[in-house]
Amino acid sequence: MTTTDSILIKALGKQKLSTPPIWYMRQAGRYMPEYRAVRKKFKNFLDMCKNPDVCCELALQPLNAFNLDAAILFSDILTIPDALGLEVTFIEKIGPVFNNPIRSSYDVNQIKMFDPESLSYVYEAVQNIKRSIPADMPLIGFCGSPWTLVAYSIEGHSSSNFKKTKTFIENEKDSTHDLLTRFTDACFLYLREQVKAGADVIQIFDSWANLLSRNDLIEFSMKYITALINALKNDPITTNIPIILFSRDPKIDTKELINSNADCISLYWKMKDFNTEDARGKVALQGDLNPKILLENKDIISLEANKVLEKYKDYPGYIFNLGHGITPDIDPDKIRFLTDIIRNN
Ligand code: 1CP
Repeated sequence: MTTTDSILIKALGKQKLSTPPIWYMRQAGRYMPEYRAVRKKFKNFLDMCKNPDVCCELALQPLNAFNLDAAILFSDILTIPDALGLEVTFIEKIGPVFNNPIRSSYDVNQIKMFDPESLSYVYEAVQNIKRSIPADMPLIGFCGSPWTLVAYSIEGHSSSNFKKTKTFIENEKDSTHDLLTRFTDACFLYLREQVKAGADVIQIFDSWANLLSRNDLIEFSMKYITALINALKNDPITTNIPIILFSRDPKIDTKELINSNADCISLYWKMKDFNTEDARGKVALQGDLNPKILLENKDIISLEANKVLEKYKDYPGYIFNLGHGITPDIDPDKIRFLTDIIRNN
């Protein structure tokens, strides 16, 4: 058995299956007591990501707890800005904080060239995870989209409106494009190394796509995601690796998302006007279910899960997932319950 026989790879190849493959965004994380037990040994979250044995242990935790069809690398999207010298730390209750955020065009010019070797700890984690999972279980590697990485790098921390970032991209257009190009090149080299180390699938997280108007989204995000996907499709190492694009609440239509050349679109839970008929036969689909449903009782979870199954039952290539990551307030028992409903439908 190889990963080609797995139902995730079949679904990504747009095959219609009787039961969808199942995995969850943030399937490893703070909602799991076994994660919290490991996490408390590290002050800084990124120090934990820099330990390949610990990353392997954390990636395996959800696979041991639930009946899932894919592993996802345990790491974070902010490894690239950290490697570029922006120095990312994670502060309790605040989240990621950059010691050297981008504040000017001068700062953009000062950024060092990305050396893919500086993230060798990630590729080592990929190798460890790959060795520890069944031969037919795919491992998903990932990166943040160039835009999402640029947004954190300019803002310097998370934010509800990314005001500094919006001012910067308006006033420093050329530098913004320079920065986006640098991140696109870095993402390509980074993902290529993840694939060399054993990643079978790639997911690109455009978690801050929702900040941009339609035109800005095309100019500052989709253009670079498309360039990244095309670079991966044109490289002999990554050419056959299926690519999933998660774009959070993007203000563009279905056709424009599909034009990115991704193999699969991961649906954010609010994208109610996504046109599945425009997508049919062109891309696989993933997700859709509102993660907050998992805070409800089991009757409601069951009802909502069945609605999603019904909606996609004839869609060629549907992957069950949530419409965004599992949040820390979710009871692992509900994940088990939901997984069983999907598996036994
Ligand atoms: O303190 C802690 O324990 C840190 C919590 C945590 C975890 C478990 C962070 C900090 N990152 C991660 C792991 C992670 N992050 C994974 C691998 C685990 C898995 O999926 O099983 C992945 C794929 C990510 C990706 C990631 N990091 C995204 C994209 C997904 C999304 O949710 O949209 C984003 C935006 C980040 C940034 C980030 N890292 C961590 C936090 C709390 C955040 C979000 C900060 C914010 O709200 O802006």
